[in-house]
Amino acid sequence: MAVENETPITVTSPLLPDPDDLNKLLKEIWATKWITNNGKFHEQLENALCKYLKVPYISLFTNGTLPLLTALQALRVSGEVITTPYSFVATTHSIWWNGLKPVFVDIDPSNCGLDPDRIEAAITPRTTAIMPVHCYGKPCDGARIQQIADKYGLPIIYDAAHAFGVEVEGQSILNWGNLSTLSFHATKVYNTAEGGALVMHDESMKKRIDYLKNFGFESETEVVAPGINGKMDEIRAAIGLLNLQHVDTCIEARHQVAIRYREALRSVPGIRFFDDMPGVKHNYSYFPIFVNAEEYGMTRDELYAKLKSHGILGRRYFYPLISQFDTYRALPSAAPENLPNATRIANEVICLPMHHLLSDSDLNRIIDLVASPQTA
Ligand code: T4K
Repeated sequence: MAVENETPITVTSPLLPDPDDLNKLLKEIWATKWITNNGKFHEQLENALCKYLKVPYISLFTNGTLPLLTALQALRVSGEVITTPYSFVATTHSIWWNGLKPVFVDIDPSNCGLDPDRIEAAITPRTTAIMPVHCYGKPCDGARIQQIADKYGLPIIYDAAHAFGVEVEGQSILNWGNLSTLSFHATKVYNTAEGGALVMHDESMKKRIDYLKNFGFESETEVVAPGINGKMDEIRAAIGLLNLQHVDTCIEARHQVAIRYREALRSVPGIRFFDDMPGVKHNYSYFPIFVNAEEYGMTRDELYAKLKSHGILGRRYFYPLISQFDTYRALPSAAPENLPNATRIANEVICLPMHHLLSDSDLNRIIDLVASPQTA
C-alpha cells in the first residue's frame, strides 16, 4: 500500500557548500566587483580541477551542453558524427545544432557505451568524428574505439558528463580521445549549480577553446573565430571550489549506497545491475537497474509506477532513446532494428535514488519495494 505522507526520495540530491563558507567567497567577489570573464575564482577552479582530475588542461563553461557544441566547432567537424542513442538528449542536440548529421550506433549492454563492433559499419566517406558517452560514468571501450578512430583518421569527442573523477588504472579517462566534456549540473556527482568543462591535451587547443567560449575574442579588437558565450561566472566557480573539498566524501557515501543496493538486490530474479569494473575508480553517479519483466514478474514501467506511488522517484535514464524523439526518428540510423540493445535496455532501465544523503531508512524503503515484486 502506498503511504501518502512519506517524504519523496528523489533520484539525486546536490552536493551543496556550507552557506557560511560560500558567503565568505561571495564577500570577496562583492568587494572586487569582478563577477565573470576569467575572474580569480575561475582561474583557481581551472587549476584545482586539473590537479584533482589529473588532466593537463581544462576550460570551464557555464553548463555541460556548451562544451559539446564548442568541441565540434573546435575540431571543425563536418558531415556525419557517429554517436549513441542511449544518452541525455544534449549529446545529439549538440551535433544537430552544428548543422551535422548524427548517425546512431548501438550500445554494448555491458557498459551502455557505444559498441565498438558496430562502429565501422556506420562509417561513410562523410563521417568526420565519433562522439561516445561514458554512460553512468562507466568507461567505454576506449582502446577499441581509439583503434577504429586511428584507422579512419577520425577525432573522438567523449561526452564525459557523467564521468567526473573516473579513472582506469590510475589514469583519468578524461584524457582519452581528442576532447572530453563534463557537466557540473546540480544533478551530477560534482556540481557548480549549472556548469561544465572541456578537457584537452595541449595549450594550443586550450587557447582555441578559450577564444571560442568568449565570442572568439583574441583581444579587445580582434575576433579570430565565430565564438559563443560559454563562460563560467565567479559565483559558480566559488561554489565549485568549495564543492571540490567535499566531493571525495560524497563519492564514498555513494559507494556505500551502491554496496547496499548490490548486496540486497543480487539475488532478486530479473534484476540486473552493474558491478565495479576491475582497475576502475568509479564515481557512483547513477545506480541503474535493468528489469527483465518475465523473470521479475513485473514490467519496468509497473515497477517505476509502484515506486512513484511510494514516493520513490527513480528515473528512466535513458528512455525514450534519443533516436525516438521526433527530431531524429526519421534518420535511417534511428530505426529500432539498427539499435536492438539500446532499444531493449531503454525499456528495462530505472535509475534508483543514488546520492550522498540517502539515509538507511530511505535505502531500506527502496530495497524492500524493489526486492518484493509481489507487493503493491
Ligand atoms: N551529456 C550527458 C550525457 C548528460 O547526462 C547531460 C545532462 C548533458 C550532456 C548536458 O549537461 P548540462 O547542460 O545539463 O550540464 C537532468 C539534468 O538537467 C541534466 O543535466 C542531466 N544530464 C540529465 C541526465 O538529468 P532532469 O530533467 O532529469 O533533471 P530534474 O530537474 O528532473 O532533476 C532530477 C532530480 O534531481 C529531481 O527530482 C531532484 C533532484 N534535483 C534537481 C535539481 C535541478 C535537486 O535536488 N536539485 C536541483 O537543483 O535532467
